[in-house]
Amino acid sequence: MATLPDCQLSLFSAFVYGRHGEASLVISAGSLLLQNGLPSPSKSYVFNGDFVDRGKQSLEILIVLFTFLLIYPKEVHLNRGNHEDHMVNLRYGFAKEVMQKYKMVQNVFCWLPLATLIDQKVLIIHGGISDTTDLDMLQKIQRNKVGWMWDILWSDPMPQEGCRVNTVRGGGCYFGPDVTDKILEKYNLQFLIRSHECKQEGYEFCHNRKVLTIFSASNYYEIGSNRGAYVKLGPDLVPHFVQYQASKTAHTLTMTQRQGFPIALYSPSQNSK
Ligand SMILES: [Mn+2]
Repeated sequence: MATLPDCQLSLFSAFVYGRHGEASLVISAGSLLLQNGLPSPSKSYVFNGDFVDRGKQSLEILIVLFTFLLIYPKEVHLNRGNHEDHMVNLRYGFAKEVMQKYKMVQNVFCWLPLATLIDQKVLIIHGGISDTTDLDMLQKIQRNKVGWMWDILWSDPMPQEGCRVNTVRGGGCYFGPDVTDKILEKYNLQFLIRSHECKQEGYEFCHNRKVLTIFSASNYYEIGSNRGAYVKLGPDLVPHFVQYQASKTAHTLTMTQRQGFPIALYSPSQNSK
């Protein structure tokens, strides 16, 4: 149960707008907060449940509300309603809406860039390269039409020379230091950054420091299995690493402190809508 300090409180509930999960509510939630004043220590908001179902834009509403909750964890409160429930969502449409919108997400995935180039010198790709990788083609293709880009998304570096089929992954290839050298030279690049593989220290160089693997999820296999890291590149393009390891206690404490979630008191009501 959330206990609010003595402050100006604005309370919203879905029924104010008629059908919950409607497009107008997405705009309403945002613009009302703007009109009424953004949350602050002296202005709290309680959204009193039934954020989803019935309308067609429940997911968008939820995203808006969650965003406000993340930005103003102390001033915005979301009480659970009877529609924040799996069985109710199956019956009243939210579950179906999420599945339909997944198709939209799939399209968004297809439009994401396959590579990022920093200062024309550092190439960032998810998996790796192959002996047929062509950056000029990558620049020209219509992203949503290419389907799988196996080499870029799936490949891993190997210590041996050459380019072999990546049998472990079932996609992409293993590429050797010669393949890396060739592409760096061809496009006048300094080095290549990729991810895709868990590394003990969160990062690892290979191919004579021309390929850098960055893996940011600590404890990937189990608690203590590996550190996570991210890399910072300044104008000199010299990589600086930040390593970390999330611990379960620290994670719980941080989340609780950061979110300030009210304790959920669940008591089913007979005369709910
Ligand atoms: Mn991957």
